[in-house]
Amino acid sequence: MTTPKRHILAGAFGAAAILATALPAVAQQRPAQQPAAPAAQAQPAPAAQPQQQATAPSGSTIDAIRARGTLVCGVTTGLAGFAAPNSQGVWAGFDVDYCKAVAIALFNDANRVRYVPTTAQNRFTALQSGEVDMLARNTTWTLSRDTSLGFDFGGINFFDGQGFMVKRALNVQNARQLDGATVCVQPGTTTEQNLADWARGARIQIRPVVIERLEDNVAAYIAGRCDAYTTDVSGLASTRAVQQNPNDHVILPDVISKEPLGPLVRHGDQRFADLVRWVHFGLVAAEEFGVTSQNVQEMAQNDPRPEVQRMLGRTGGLGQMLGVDNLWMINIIRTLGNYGEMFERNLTPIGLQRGPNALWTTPGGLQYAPPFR
Ligand SMILES: N[C@@H](CCC(=O)N[C@@H](CS)C(=O)NCC(=O)O)C(=O)O
Repeated sequence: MTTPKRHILAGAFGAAAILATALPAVAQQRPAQQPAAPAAQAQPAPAAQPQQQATAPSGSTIDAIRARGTLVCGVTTGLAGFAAPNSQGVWAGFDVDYCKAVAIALFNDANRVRYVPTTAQNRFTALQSGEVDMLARNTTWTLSRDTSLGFDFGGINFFDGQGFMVKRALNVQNARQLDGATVCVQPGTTTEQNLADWARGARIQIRPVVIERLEDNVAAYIAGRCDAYTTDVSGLASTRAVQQNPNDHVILPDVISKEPLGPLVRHGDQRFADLVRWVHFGLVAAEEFGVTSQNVQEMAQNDPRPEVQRMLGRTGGLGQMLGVDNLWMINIIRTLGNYGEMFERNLTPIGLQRGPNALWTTPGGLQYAPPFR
């Protein structure tokens, strides 16, 4: 395999020890508990450049979804833990659960979703053109995406940051030691831009190897065409977890950017944007209130807290204000659980810890929902 041109010095600390401070925290020694399906079983549409402005199909997205009977949700081509077909070919993961949650709010049926695999490059065109109703696809909220690309983000469902993965055998301890290295990266991402910004700021030379498809990127990294692979730390953890020997790969401690990930919709339909946003807040609030898939019915009957009663649709008519059934949150939680349950089911198995994605009531936690009133 190619090695970085310049001399690689061993760091003072082991990567695993330093990694505890990375954002989000990744349990390095923890093997994947549940091997995920291989990436990219479905063929994505050919890459296209996003338009500068979204040409939103006119009319209410909620009405269109209801008339169609299915939510069309743009996901990745396959990223274990977030969105990937399982051994039965059924899409599963944290982002998939967000698609399901919106479908439950609209239809009380988690199966009323059609999943459209998108690459980093063609995801925005898919949303702008109306091919999908929403994206639930590890997409970073940035100013230009929020404005000139014409999208609305429904909150931050995963606080992330960009990192690097290298083969352990390379004995690289930190990202600065990648001076002169080749780095595999996907186009159409914040990742590609951050890599250039970071290298310039750090005054080091990086040779990007830009490959569109995720599976081809990973294959190039594994084959040694790149010394390192860079993406969101969550994506690195996911990719690492499905390798034959996850321990042969190290996620470096450096986090070079903020990557606030969340679901997004087109500009021009605030009602649908509100729904997606409050589905996310509902999941977070449910965790804060201790409402789980196991106790939701019982809490709806007996919990004395007025806000819990409002969230669960017993009083206040909040669901109706969003254009859905007042029992929307009961239906979502009983099927999918709260934010914490979704995290544990999908992301704990790929070695991700809560870190900044813990509730705001926990030290270091940032997940916070506005009031249900
Ligand atoms: N968060 C970054 C990167 C998102 C991204 O697309 N990451 C890649 C690498 S983890 C990915 O998900 N690829 C999946 C695919 O192309 O199917 C962004 O929004 O630009």
